[in-house]
Amino acid sequence: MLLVLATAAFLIIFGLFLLALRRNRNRTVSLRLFLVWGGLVFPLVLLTVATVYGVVLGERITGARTIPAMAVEARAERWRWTFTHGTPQGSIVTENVLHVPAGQTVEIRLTSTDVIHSFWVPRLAGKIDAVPGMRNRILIRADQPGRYGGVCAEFCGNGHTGMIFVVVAHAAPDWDAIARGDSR
Ligand SMILES: [Cu+2]
Repeated sequence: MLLVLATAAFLIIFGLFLLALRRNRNRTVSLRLFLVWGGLVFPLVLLTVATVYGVVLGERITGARTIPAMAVEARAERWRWTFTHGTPQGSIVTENVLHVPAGQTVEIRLTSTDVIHSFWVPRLAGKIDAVPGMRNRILIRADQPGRYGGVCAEFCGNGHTGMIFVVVAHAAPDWDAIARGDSR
């Protein structure tokens, strides 16, 4: 989209440039008109289109309007992940294993206790930093039951390469058992 808009802007400006070269030099253009159309209307229209497009696309990518089925608190520290799953029966806390129901959107709320880490499950979503004192949010969704590898994607010290975790997506019956606390 940016390429399309930039190309359009380039063609219009280059067109005006060519026009200026061919034009009768004795004729003058109103400076006021030039400023209003060239300096206000033209960039305003272009930037409005780009902004609206960016906001709409951003909301779709981040799922800002999606209501997640459940939320998990993810705490990163050197060099492990602690996941606190909120279920109707209470919290389930695990280390380096994130349990989710397959086919449902899960909100991950990230924070860190020491340095900046980054939560990344390449097959499920983009990556997002876990920052001390801040809470970042990402939505993930595994359409099929299975295991999905995750890593810390921000160098955080000697143990960084070992700071891996796995997302286990459970089919509905298994998930119900886990949420009831029957098995981990
Ligand atoms: Cu890390």
